[in-house]
Amino acid sequence: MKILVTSALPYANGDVHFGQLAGAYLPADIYVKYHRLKGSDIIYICGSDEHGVPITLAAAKQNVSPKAIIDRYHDRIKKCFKDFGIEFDNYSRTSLPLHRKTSQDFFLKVYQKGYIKPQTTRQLYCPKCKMFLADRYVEGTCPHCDSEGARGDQCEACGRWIEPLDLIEPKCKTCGAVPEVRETRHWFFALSQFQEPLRKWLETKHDWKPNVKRFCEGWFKTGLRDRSITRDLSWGVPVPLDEAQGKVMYVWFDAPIGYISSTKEWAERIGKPNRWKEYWLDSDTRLVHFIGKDNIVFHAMVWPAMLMAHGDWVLPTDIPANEFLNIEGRKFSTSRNRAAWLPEYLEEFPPDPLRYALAVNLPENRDVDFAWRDFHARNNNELADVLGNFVNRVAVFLQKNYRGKVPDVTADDGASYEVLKAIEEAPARIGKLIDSFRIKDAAREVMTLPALGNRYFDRQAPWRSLKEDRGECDRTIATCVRLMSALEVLLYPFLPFTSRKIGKMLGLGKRSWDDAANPEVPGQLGHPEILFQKLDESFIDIQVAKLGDKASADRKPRRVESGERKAEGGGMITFDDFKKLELRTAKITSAEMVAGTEKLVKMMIDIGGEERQIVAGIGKAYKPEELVGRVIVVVMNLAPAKIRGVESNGMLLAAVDGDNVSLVTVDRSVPPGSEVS
Ligand code: B3M
Ligand code: ZN
Repeated sequence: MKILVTSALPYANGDVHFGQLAGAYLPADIYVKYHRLKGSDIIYICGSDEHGVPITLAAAKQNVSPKAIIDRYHDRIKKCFKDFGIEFDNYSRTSLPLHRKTSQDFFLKVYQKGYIKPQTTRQLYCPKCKMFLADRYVEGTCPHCDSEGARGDQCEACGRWIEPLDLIEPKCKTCGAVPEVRETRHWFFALSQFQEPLRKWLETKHDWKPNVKRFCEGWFKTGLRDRSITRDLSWGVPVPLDEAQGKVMYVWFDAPIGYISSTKEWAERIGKPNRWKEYWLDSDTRLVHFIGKDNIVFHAMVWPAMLMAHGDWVLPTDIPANEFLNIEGRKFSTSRNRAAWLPEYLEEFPPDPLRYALAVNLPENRDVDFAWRDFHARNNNELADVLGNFVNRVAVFLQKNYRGKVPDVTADDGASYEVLKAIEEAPARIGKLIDSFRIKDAAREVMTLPALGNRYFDRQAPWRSLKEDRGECDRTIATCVRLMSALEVLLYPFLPFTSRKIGKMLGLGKRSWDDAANPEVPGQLGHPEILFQKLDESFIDIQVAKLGDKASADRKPRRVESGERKAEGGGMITFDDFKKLELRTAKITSAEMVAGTEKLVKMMIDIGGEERQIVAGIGKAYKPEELVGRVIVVVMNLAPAKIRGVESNGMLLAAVDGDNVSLVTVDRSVPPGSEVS
């Protein structure tokens, strides 16, 4: 069996951010690295998406050509993935002639089979810009969910596909003018004819993630309509028909074909130009597309329909789409620079702590939050204190007391039984999780091993047995090195750089995933190396301050689904954790809007004699004058933060249901400063 893995082709109009990593790249890379260690016949294909309105808009904004944009970002994106340890077999780009030809051939074949037909259609046209407003050139209110700022191709809020003509109150994105409706001719892909085949095909996908299946079922209910796949633009793959002069393909028609052209490029590069066919033609190939949820409709409906229409190539086997990653409690927004960028991160820090923090908190089943405080804790308390500590204490102990020579004993005594059994079972168990795309659980599972190692080391106290029972000490240390050896392999998909450092100490050479069940132990261990640097507490504020738009008090209201638990993974907190929060009643003594904002209210509060200033994003729900005199509940011991330059010293509590915000108050009179518990 062959496995062909792809990650969504990122638009070459900006840098890579953490949200994209968590959605489509890190989970795919973990999956691929694992399979490479398993010895699977697997290739990992990606490339830059260089056509479409995202590119031309970025070019217009920066007043340069689209080519200048894609050249700049293609290189940056490619380098950044590499530095982060994402190992594609090929990273291509859709501006290549090879891609143009592949897309045109694809188009022609589907056209010849009668699935692409011209239609005269009505389209929005901006009289000021003198152009048809396709896709992201037009914005308005979403006809499905009423959100404002929906683009002409898709609504970010509900994920639904949009026909620009259906937008409510459309406006030209470039100049703000109200567009008029004009006639033009476009070529349509007969998506409606594939509703039944798609439905039947999807019915066979029993093990697909429920979020993906739910999404598709929603689409079937609305019914699939034929889609225009050409555009009146000069940037893109030219439509290969004489009567379609001056038209290019819609970017979502050519982009997925990029998976094929990138595989072709790979085959050429390795000097076996026909090799790509073995993956795309062999019905035994597992084709796996890693994407974020905003791309589900294209990958689970349109692309499979295109492939069915074309007829030659394999259909996707699985589409493990992830939900979104939020940042500091709010949505990522690249346009508002409320995002964390990979190149910026890599300038300062090594890749593995971020790979880890994202992997153990992947948005696999629902949106999750990325918080720098959490990253900090994972780095210090889990990577440094658990994994780093285990490896280091073993290596240092061995160095100091054995001059690095690993005792040659096979420990299968009662004391080490638990550790040896855990090692033996780990590869199969973790592998199974990865194979079923439960990457987050897999990452968490791996990290139980160094924790177990530390417990074992503490319990065995080799520093004591060293003097009292040398045989016992030998067995303990040999078992610990064995665990280290297993960790080198098992950590590799998640933390490749750390795995290599451990590998350097062990010096064992290349091993397979299954070898980790009964791992080799070297005769001599190399010099102990520190695996992780701890981060100072100040790190958190520095990172949070980089967000263009500050978090916490100004955070996006979010509806909590019934039964949903906030702590990812169902993590419970203890009463002691809860006690860390200092909640008090406070009386609002004055309130005013923060100048230049729509939502931020600056308040002075009285907490039983202590005066403080807080800022909260409640200005849409409350007028400042309504707030004065109210007794609210605040978190006293939240680290101070600057929100739009205004200092906030605490956070008020409020119930949120979308825009409906209600302050948490107390229902009997208590003095300000009373403890809330
Ligand atoms: N470039 C959209 C995105 O980056 C698009 C993916 C193409 S995958 C074929 O979200
Ligand atoms: Zn305009």
